[in-house]
Amino acid sequence: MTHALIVIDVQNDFCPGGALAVEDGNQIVGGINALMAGFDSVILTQDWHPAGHSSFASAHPGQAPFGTTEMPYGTQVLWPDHCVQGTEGAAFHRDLNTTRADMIVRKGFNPAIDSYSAFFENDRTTPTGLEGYLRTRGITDLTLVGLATDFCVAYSALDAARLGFAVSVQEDLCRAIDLNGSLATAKAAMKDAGVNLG
Ligand code: VGL
Ligand code: ZN
Repeated sequence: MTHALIVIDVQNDFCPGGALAVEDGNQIVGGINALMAGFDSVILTQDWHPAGHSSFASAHPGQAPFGTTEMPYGTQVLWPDHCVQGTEGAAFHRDLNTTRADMIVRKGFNPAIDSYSAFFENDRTTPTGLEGYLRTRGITDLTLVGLATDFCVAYSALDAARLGFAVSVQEDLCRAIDLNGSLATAKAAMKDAGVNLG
């Protein structure tokens, strides 16, 4: 058994004061750093959008943040501009231990497709390459923490379970956006998929 910790999107824009702030998003950083020592590998993900990304409400005239639009791959929530490549908002929280990371996976760089999951873009088929990285390193078990529980953490956990990894989400080291009941929906889906919610 080889166990990796996957730290999802602990970036300034998802912390208080950021463009898409998750309540108390900064409060998980110390606990995540402390958790790292117990794992064979630590992997970070970084939401990394080009300016004008299609998931931004600002790219859709007449649309407001937190509404939805139909994309060729399905319904997409429209977000405030966030995690624009190279900006301070896209940087990791300054207190996150990035030194321990073996791998940093950037996602959401395709202008036409959002990517909540660390494994696949929102079309559910375009891979990020993380699956191959984990398999070639013999990693079998994953623990996920980070932001946001009901979007990028949940989508990553569901894809990982579908791919056959043993998956745990450590909920006390995650924080949620909780848009229209999305947290309850995400938790139910993770339970159904066999994700260990601790
Ligand atoms: C996320 C919305 C848009 C996340 C990323 O990290 O959960 N949510 N982009
Ligand atoms: Zn994003």
